[in-house]
Amino acid sequence: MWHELMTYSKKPLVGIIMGSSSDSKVMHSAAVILDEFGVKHEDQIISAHRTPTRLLDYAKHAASEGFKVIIAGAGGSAHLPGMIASHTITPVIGVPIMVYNDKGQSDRFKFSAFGGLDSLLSISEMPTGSSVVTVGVNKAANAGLYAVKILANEFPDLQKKLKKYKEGQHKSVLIESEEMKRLGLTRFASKKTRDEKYFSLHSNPADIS
Ligand code: RP5
Repeated sequence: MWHELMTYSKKPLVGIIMGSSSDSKVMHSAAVILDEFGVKHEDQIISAHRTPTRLLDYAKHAASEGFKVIIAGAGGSAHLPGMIASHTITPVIGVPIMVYNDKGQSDRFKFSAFGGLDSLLSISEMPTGSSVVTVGVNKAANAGLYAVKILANEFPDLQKKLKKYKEGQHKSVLIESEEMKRLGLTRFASKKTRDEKYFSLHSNPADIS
């Protein structure tokens, strides 16, 4: 059954959850993508180890709340996506998180012991029969994009927007390539280094994966 996106999306279609407030620095990229595509989402903190009963409650009600996809981000042992998936048939996309646990106490970011590989393996190695997919470490934007792709099966509007998004990616490569041709590789590369230095001074390190 095909729905009109604009009508239906008054209710959130995607539930974004994360294990800790510190995960929000990474997870907000999923929200940015969903906002760009006009997909409503509801965002919450649910800790698998600190609030296990809340986790159960959320998962049990996810389908009746109208969520078509859940995006679950967690660092360290990262059991949130798998545990949520164990309690619901709503598809779960996991986001392994490398940077976590600073609790906003300082400007410095702390890293999980194994740099996010711990979470990536934990999420991807769910036993057969309990399926969870995962994006790369800190790649919350890809989780948002993947959620849009799932929803596009039902909402034709989103299919159009995804095609435009792809065209935009194609164009951006052509523009960069044209600039490289014009400047020559040496000047192009040093300009890019300058731009990246500027970017790293003015952006959130948690966005860099
Ligand atoms: C994970 O452990 C969370 O997702 C977070 O990345 C990390 C720290 O959790 P808390 O110490 O805030 O519970 O469960």
